[in-house]
Amino acid sequence: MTRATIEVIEADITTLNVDAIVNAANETLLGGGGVDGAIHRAAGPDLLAACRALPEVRPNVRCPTGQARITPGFRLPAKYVIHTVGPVWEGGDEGEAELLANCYRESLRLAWEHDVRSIVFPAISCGVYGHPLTAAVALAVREVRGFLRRETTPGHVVFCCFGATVTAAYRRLLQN
Ligand code: AR6
Repeated sequence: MTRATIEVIEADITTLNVDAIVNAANETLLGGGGVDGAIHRAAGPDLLAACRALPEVRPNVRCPTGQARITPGFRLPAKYVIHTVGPVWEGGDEGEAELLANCYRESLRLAWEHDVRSIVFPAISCGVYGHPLTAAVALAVREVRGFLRRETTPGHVVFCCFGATVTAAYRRLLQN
């Protein structure tokens, strides 16, 4: 029987040939800096058009924090982009941990719903949104492990890291 697997790699997420990459977006879904900017640049203008076409749940909010939306990958090697919005770190008492956990759960749920079996996550909220790295990494690993344990269909989940510090934080927890 094929088992679910988790891997850590240091790479530019836009180069990866997988079923889906996850974008650490903002609530507008209309692009930004960091990994969001890199994904939009690599996917081309059709990605922005697809995001713009998603319904607004409030003025200028297409994806509330902790939720996820899916679009094609367009010029990316990945078939899909799953856009999720991590919380801005405000000290830890504003529900940040639960919101970040929801990003992982909702992205995985949406992925499995679309028969995605290989999915790559960046370190959501660990850039400009300022979430402490060690806590975010522990939470990401816990949520992914929990999901894969509950699911009967196996899959491959990759944590894609930018830089040695982030990579080391994941490797320490996953021993790979
Ligand atoms: N591949 C993999 N990881 C990357 C890449 C890449 N090409 N580029 C950056 N990272 P961030 P956030 C890493 O700031 O904290 C945007 O403007 C980066 O080193 O991209 O969730 C959105 O529009 C860090 O470890 O996302 C939002 O406004 C991680 O990805 C806001 O930033 C996440 O950093 C979201 O902030």
